[in-house]
Amino acid sequence: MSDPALYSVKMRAARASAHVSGAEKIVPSDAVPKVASQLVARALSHPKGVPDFINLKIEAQPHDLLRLPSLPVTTHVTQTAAEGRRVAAELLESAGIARSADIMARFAESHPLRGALLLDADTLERLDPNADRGVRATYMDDAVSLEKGTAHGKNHYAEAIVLATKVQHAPGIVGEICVSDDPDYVTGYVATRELGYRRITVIKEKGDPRGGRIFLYRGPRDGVAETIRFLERTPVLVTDVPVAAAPAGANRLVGLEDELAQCHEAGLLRKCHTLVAPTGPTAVVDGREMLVLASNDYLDLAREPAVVEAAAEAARRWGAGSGGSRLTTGTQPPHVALEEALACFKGTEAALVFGTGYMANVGAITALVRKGDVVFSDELNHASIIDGCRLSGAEIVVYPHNDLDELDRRLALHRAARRRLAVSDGVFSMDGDCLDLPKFLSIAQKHDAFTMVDEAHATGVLGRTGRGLSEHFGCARPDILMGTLSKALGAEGGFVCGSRLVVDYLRNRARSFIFSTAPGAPAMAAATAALGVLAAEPGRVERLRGNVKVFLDALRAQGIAAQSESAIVPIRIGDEKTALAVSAALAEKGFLVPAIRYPTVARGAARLRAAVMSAHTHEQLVEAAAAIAVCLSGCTVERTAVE
Ligand code: WAQ
Ligand code: MG
Repeated sequence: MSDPALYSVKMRAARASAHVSGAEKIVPSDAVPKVASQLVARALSHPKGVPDFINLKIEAQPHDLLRLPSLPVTTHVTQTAAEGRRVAAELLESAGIARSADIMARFAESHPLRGALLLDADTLERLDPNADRGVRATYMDDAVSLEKGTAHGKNHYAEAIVLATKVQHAPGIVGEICVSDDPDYVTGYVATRELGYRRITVIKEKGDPRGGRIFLYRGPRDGVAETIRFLERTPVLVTDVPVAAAPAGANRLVGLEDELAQCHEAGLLRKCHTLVAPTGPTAVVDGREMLVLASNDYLDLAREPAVVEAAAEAARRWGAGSGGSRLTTGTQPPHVALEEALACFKGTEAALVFGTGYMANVGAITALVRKGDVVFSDELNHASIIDGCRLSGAEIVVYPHNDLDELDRRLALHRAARRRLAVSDGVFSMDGDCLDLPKFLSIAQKHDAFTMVDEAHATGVLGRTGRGLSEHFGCARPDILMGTLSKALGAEGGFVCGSRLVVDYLRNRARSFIFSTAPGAPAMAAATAALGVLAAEPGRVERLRGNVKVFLDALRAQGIAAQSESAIVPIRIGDEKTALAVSAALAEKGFLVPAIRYPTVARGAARLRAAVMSAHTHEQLVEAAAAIAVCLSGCTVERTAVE
């Protein structure tokens, strides 16, 4: 059988005619659809922004195309841009290219080009004919991706080696110097056939967007056209491109960069968006006004004047930070007052405040169980519960989501354990469904197990007055009731409520409590004030519940199957990149609805996660549902085409 036909697949994306993303691959015909869709997905999820133009070019290539072995890579570790340029100059000079300083001065001319500057290595005369464009080396790939049939993520390192290898095999080319135009990427290189690829770890200042490429030519003028034809037309596969493993003495951080490139490829790269506003139903994000369906400030208490004033007053009276851990000098009256208010609100004997909800879960679980004990954990429990279980050293039994009959069976199987703790989210943070607390408590009681329930997303949301699951179901409380100050209470921190015994024990054993500076008085006072507002205005909870219903009804009217028992409304999508693309399309329309991906949820279980607030208007929620439907249908079509 003859080899399959080869194709080059080239993608270029732009936004308002500025370059966003570009990549090329050479792959066998059967990999073309997959690679094409990967490159398009890459363009659509590029950190530089959503493109308004994507060009995809697919061309047949000869299958006896030129295979070149990679230039060998050597890394020069430099600390500063000046040192990097000095190394570059020495390398060029050692390769017989004398005027290195004059060459580097030409980066100003190279920077605006999409391609490289082609200079005579001796006279430095510019030889490339198209002054606005420069020469682009193209039709080249790493031979590995031909075998794997996938587009690896943007990997500066491998892509640069492929390019440099092709360029150094062009007739008449005697050297190249390259500086990235990515402001955060400070590594560059010098390449020649003899020196190989000489990586220079720091060659420009961080934050400097100026980069470029300069190809150096030595030979007759009438050979230039042939050199350019080779660079721009001749397809090349580069073999043995070194990947993740950094050469000896190399920048050890190259492995991190490769991992991030893989994240990007898989649609899993994370970044922070700055919201220019107090958290609330709307915000200015990346310069535009957005409807926010993403805040955990469910009851709009974070910007409530009484809450803000309490924090400000506490800062003036008690200082910005506490100055010590709770057990040394960090406990101030606002800490004590808040713990009393929390115990009263949750109907327990006592409460203990932690710096964050994550710390409350990790601290409580690691204190309660250890080696020789067994902890039973719902498979969809929050990461902080999972981490607490892992750190505890106890045996971990994960039971299927909300399958309490299975919990019952597993508890029966572990009768011999010293201590048994059953732990569950009250409201599951990515699914919005809730635990059947009465059943959970009765099963645990039957087996004599401790119970712990995380009410991070239940506090302020479930029950007529927002006290959580016990109020919602009209049932007893678990032994340990965990919650946060940072969601419906609009402040910051985590807490655990329980009997006096449990709280005394945790105060002495929870390492995240003991070995952390106490949260500052402003957050404590804000949370106490928020509890006061909540008690005075239970209508907020009712309004939130009404809004969730309006939103669910509006989604269902659009044909979207949505369910929730809380303020969290997941809209299931599956594929990570599709979820990102839908979220990006919504952002374009002014709706902030984040895509939730692995590792927050399982791979292939990506979704939009909308969070409803009491402060949303019905109109806003209905509009958002309509926008979600539009963006979802646009992207679902693409998804079926991809699969
Ligand atoms: N042909 C010619 N010139 C090009 C091409 C091309 N195919 N692609 C980019 N350029 C020019 C263009 O002017 C850019 O502004 C400049 O090169 C830099 O491109 O860790 O990321 O894509 O060992 O920013 C080198 C170090 C990274 C890698 C290079 O270049 C490592 C890089 P960038
Ligand atoms: Mg670039």
